[in-house]
Amino acid sequence: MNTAVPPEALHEIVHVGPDTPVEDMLAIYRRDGVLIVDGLADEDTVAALRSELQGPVERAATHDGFLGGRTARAGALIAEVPTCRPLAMHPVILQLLDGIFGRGSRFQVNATQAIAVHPGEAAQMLHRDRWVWRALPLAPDFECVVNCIWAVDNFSASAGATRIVPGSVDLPDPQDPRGNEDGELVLPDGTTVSSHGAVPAEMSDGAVVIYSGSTYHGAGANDSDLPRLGMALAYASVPLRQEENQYLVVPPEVARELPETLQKLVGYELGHSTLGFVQDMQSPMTLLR
Ligand SMILES: O=C(O)CCC(=O)C(=O)O
Repeated sequence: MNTAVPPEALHEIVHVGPDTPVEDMLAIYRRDGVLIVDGLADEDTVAALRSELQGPVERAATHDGFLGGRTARAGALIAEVPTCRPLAMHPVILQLLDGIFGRGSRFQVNATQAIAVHPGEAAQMLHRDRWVWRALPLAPDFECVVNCIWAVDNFSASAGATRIVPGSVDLPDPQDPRGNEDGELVLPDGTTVSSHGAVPAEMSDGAVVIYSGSTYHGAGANDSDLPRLGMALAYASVPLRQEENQYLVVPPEVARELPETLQKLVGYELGHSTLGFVQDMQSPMTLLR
C-alpha cells in the first residue's frame, strides 16, 4: 500500500512536491489519471517563460468553437521559446513518462502550445486528448498521449484553471463527442461526464498538471480581469502521428542546436525498429550530425 496516495483524494486533484518519489507520483497518476507537481519550475524560469511567450501569444490567432474565441494559442515552442526546452525534458517529467508509457515503449513530443485564456472566455467542452486518433481502433487502455500544462500564471478557478475529472480514465466515450444542447457529454448510462466531478486544476505558477489522454478535461471559464497563461507540452506514444508537425516547426537547422535528448524527443530518432528512417534505413539523427 502506498501511503503517499490518500484514499480520500479520489475526487480532488492531488498535489505533490517536486521531490516526491516518482513512484509515488506514478501511483497517483495510475489511480486518478491526473496529478499536480507544485514548484517544478523555479521563479526565474517562470519569469523567462512569461517574457519569451509574450510575443508568440500576442501574435497568435484566436479560433471559434471548441478552441475558444477568447483563447490565444501559440505553437512551435521548442523552436521559439528556449526556456521551454529544459522543461520539455525535465528529469521528473521524463521519469514519469517512462513509467506511464512503460520502459521500452517510447514517447515523443506530440504538441507544444501556449494557451492564453482571456477574460470573458467560456468554459471549453470537456474532452479527451486521445480523440485526435479516434480513427484508429486503439484499445481503451492504450496510453496514447500525456499532457503536461505548466502554469505560467496562477491557475485559479475563476481565471480559467483547467477543469479535470479525476478518475475518468475508465469512463466510456459519449455517443456524441460534440455534446448535447447544454454542452454536456452524455455517457451510455445516461449520466453526464461533468456529473462525475470536474475539478479546477488550481495551482501556482511554476506548477505543472499532468494528465492522461483518457482523462476528461477542458479549459475553465475566465471570469477574472486577467488572462491565464499555461504552456501545454504533450507527449505521445512513438508509433502515433504527432499532432503538431514537429519536423516543420523544429526543422533540422533548429534541431541541430538542441541537446540530443530533445532532438530524440522531437522525433529525430528511429522509433521501434524502422519508423521514420531516412536514406538507406538510417536514423534521422544521422542527418543532424
Ligand atoms: O488550456 C487548458 O486549460 C486546456 C486546453 C485544452 O484541453 C485543449 O485546448 O484541448
